[in-house]
Amino acid sequence: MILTRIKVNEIVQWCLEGVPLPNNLDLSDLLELNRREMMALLTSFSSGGRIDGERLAPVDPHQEVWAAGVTYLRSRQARREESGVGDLYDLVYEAERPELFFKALGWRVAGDGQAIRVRGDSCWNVPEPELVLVVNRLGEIIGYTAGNDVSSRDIEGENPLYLPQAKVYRGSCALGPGIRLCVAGEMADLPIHMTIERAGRVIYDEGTSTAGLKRNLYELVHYLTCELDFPKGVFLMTGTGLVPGGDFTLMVKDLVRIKVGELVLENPVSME
Ligand code: DO4
Ligand code: MG
Repeated sequence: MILTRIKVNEIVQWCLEGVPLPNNLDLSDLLELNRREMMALLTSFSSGGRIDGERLAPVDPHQEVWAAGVTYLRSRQARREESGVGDLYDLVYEAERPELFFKALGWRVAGDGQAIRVRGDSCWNVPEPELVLVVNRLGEIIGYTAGNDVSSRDIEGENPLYLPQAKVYRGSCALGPGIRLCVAGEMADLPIHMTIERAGRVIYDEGTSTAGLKRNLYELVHYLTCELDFPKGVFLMTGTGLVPGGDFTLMVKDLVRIKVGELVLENPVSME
């Protein structure tokens, strides 16, 4: 089952398989429930007419998006290349405690088809295709979406303490197109694929799988939620296993297509 957030005539509506949820029910309401209650509520709705409209990022405006870093070997290797203190990332990769950082509030997140950005004061930027966990108030993983953790490599490479500036800026986070409801076990070996098109030509086309994740999904959620509560649920990006070569930088008008499982998230790059 897939949950989407759709805007029709200025009204924003959460939908299950395209059918509107009743009583203005939104994701925050659903994530206050435990998984069993949520599924019982969702399956109790009788199917009605499907609606169509602009698909928004599947996140409520005040929900938080967090991210994990250096969770795949490829990411560790890329950090080593870009940073003067590469050993730091080796330590993070091997450590018991994962790297977790705040990425965005829901209202800042681009949805499928909406523009992402590169920073005007950065010259080395990449998209990062990531499995994104959707977690409820109780810390249960109730599904996933596809995400793009757009990042500035030169700013992080200059000094790891600049991480928030390398990661958090206008247009740096995209999620969508919907939330696939499932259990964590179904995410153990999900294919992740990214293509980048420039002027109609594919210039990057690579794939990986969540089987390459160094961290267990429950472990990531545990570290995020053990000392921080999320009464309306939270999104957790799980890190990238795909990084284009060192000579690549994202450019305005590039089109980034990320596929995680069956979900396809596509975003053009803009400078606005
Ligand atoms: O330490 C930097 C963060 C790396 C990251 O975002 C990733 O591995 O996905
Ligand atoms: Mg990332």
